[in-house]
Amino acid sequence: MDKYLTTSIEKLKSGVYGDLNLVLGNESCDLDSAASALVYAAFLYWQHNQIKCKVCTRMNRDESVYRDDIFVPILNVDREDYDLKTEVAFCLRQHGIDADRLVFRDDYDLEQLAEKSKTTVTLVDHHVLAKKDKFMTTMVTEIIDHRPVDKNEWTYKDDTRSSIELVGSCCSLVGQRIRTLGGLLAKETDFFNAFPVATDLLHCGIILDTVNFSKEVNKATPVDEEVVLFLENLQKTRGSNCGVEEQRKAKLDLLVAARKDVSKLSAAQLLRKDVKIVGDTMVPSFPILVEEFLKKPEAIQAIQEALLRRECNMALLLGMSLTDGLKRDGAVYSRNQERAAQLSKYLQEWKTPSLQLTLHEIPSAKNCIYFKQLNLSASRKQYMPALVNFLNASKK
Ligand SMILES: [Mn+2]
Repeated sequence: MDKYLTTSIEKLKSGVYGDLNLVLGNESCDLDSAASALVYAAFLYWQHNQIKCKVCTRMNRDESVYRDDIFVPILNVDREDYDLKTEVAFCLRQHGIDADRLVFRDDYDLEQLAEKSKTTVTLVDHHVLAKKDKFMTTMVTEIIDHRPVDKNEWTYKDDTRSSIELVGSCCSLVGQRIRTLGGLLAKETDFFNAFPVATDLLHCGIILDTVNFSKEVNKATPVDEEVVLFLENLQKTRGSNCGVEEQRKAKLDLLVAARKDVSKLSAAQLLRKDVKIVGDTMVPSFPILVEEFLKKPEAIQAIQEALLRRECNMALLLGMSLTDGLKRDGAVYSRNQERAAQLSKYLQEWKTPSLQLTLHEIPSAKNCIYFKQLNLSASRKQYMPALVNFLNASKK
């Protein structure tokens, strides 16, 4: 993995390459997204090298001017914000991947790079491009995602290959796809044997996103289960055979602890830690309860500044905590209090699924509409269709 990342980045920097193939994770840049992007880009590189006809390239082109295609995973976050992704930085560091081996969203002017050479984009863990990424629409050749399909802004080419399935983790879909494609060229395990780090990165992504197949969280599907067993089988044949259950649990504990470790982050940083933007609404999600976030003295001011910075008018804050059992809560904030109340009412009445929200007052944040969420299996993914519908309805 290290050699692949190093040489890809060197080529990207030098500008000497053929086609540019980007694999773009989503803006939250959580572990699922980062691992999916890194592993799938590495796979595309591996696949390219399996297919490439070495004899033809030697015969037809002079090696000194031969420009090989490159496959670059993009972590969809600015470099300065990488520290906010505490579990990603932790996990990648554990696998020997430091920030200097990674390409972040603001490292290059991607639009300019795309003008210079033929460019393809694979989207992993999302399929609606952010405003600033819209220029990539016609370059998208493949989508791998585990969100409910949103066709509102689906303007991709007809032959865009899409694997969209509601499973627990995008890493599972990436694993599945690599097995299928890899199996066509060689043995389905060959890529993973060539990139052992990829095996564990996907495993980490799946364990964290399904909360180790927790029944309570209810995210895992048979696909997640099947891919995890496949990955564990690979690890087993490499010798680490002691207690699979204990290993899964220990891995989850480490990753959750790393993700939760926001002790060093301010309210402003927390708002930047894991945020999605839909229309004029920002949807940050916290590894602590919103209730706790709102207790921070500068919380409301930080929300106002974040809204301004992102040219948004409304914030939907979502929180979750795993300390003594899973809890979830949320809040809506806008200077336009009437609109905030409308969104909150809309969410309370939302039925697919019902979020089971109960309103409470937080004394330190009276201008926020705060609620506890009793449907514990609903995460931001389930809020998104509700929010999109609300925004579309209020446009009319
Ligand atoms: Mn995901």
